[in-house]
Amino acid sequence: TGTGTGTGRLRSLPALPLVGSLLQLAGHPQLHLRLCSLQGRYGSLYGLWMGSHFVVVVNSYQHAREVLLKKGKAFAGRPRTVTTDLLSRGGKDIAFASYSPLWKFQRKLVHAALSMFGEGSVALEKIICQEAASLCETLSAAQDAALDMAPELTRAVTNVVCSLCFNSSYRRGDPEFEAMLEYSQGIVDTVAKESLVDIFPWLQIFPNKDLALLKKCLKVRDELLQQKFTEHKEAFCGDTVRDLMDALLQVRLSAENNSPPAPGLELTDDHLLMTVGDIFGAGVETTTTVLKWTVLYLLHYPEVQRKIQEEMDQKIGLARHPHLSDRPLLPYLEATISEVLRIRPVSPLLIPHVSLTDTSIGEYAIPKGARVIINLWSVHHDEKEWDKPEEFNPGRFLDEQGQHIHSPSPSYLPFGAGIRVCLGEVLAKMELFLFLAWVLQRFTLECPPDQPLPSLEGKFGVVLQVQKFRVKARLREAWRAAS
Ligand code: HEM
Ligand code: PLO
Repeated sequence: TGTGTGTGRLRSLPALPLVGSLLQLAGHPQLHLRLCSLQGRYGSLYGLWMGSHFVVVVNSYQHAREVLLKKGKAFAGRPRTVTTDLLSRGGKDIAFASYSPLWKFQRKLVHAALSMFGEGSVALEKIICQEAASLCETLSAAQDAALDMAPELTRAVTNVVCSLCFNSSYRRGDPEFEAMLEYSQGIVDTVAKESLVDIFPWLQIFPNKDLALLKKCLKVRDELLQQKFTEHKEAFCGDTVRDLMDALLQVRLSAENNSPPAPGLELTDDHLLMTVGDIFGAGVETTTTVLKWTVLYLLHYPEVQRKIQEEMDQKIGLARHPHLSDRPLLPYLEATISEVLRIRPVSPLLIPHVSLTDTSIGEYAIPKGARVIINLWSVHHDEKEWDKPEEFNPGRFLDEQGQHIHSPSPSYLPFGAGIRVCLGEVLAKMELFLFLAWVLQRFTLECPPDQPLPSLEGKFGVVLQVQKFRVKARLREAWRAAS
């Protein structure tokens, strides 16, 4: 059998099909679509070179599940890039930090703190409902005008995350909130761009004006975060934990009291700051984006909106507000949210993963250090798994009686999976359900009469953004009559 003699037959794995010229990618701003269509020529798993980096692109759920779940640990790394290093102070956050014992500890702390404050907490439900009520008031005041809902949705979502992280919130027109809207847009427009398009060393392709904009926006964000952090540190006494920031301070303190951390294993102020920055940034940008996509799809598919409202009228009525415990009563609304997350995944290429050892995907060898891009767009639009994938059809997530929601295909991973799975899934789903239920109980959302239906085409970036559009929020007759 050759063992030990050095003559044993090495199992050699086939080489990946390689995309020939990367110039094929240049000039394609919708990278997820381009990487999806390259499957036609190269198959669902292929490799390419971006500058000096070897990149593997995964387009099928089988391989995606292998990378994220079966071999999750081998693929738990993240690439270091110029922009994400600026955003996270050299990977001191969760999302853009590579795998390490410290990262694991940090992620566990945040998970614990989120379950303490968020998930399942009555306080959080109350906060979301308060914000939903205030959103409805704003919509009422704008009666029948063609309104850009984006800033209103953003403020509602921001206030939820702000309460959760800092125990504070913003009023309409607050200058600090306006500043936040602006810097956040600047970051979303620039960050992580080069990790996917550095076909040539990034300096040559990454526009310097983008880097300047990112730095300017980060300065504003960092000042804001620092101010909240200082306030919390000064007020912190270790007994009362008011929010996530306090919770992180407390766990750090008690961990240090038990045993002083080994060198290199300590959570510095920068780590806590960047972690809260992640939760805040992810908390705002993702949920707001999904709400905008949902509103846009309801304009395109008024029959879906009607069905949600009929279900609500039957199960909840108009005499009371929707609660979180109503979720099982409203499967059609839940299915609509699931369908939005399928058809327009917030994070169409996830965050790039990196292999930490020599490993494999399917029958192909993958060297240590390879970047792996999971193309969630391809996974969610696979014709073998989804009937007419571009059709918006919440019904596909319901059982035959229309009473229960289920996932009709394993080709569905809106929050990723495995050790890098999203930390905010529960929180996001609570918010999406409550905000939509509150708004649709009272209003019918319509396209302003003199305008064409807004485009369903997304704008690729660190999140798949919606193009600006206007909506008419009409108070429902039934609601008017009931109140
Ligand atoms: C990571 C989706 C909301 C915090 C991710 C990833 C996806 C995702 C696809 C990347 C997984 C990977 O790279 O393998 C979503 C969607 C959301 C949402 C669809 C809304 C509907 C949130 C919220 C928070 C959050 C509200 C904050 C509380 C995070 C963090 C990570 C992450 C911290 C990084 C995890 C890591 O790298 O270990 N999310 N997310 N997300 N998400 Fe979310
Ligand atoms: C959004 C802009 C903020 O100013 C900073 C920020 C932090 C965390 C990022 C988030 C941004 C975009 C969405 C990300 C999130 C971490 C996980 C999440 C990338 C850049 C997703 C969808 O993967």
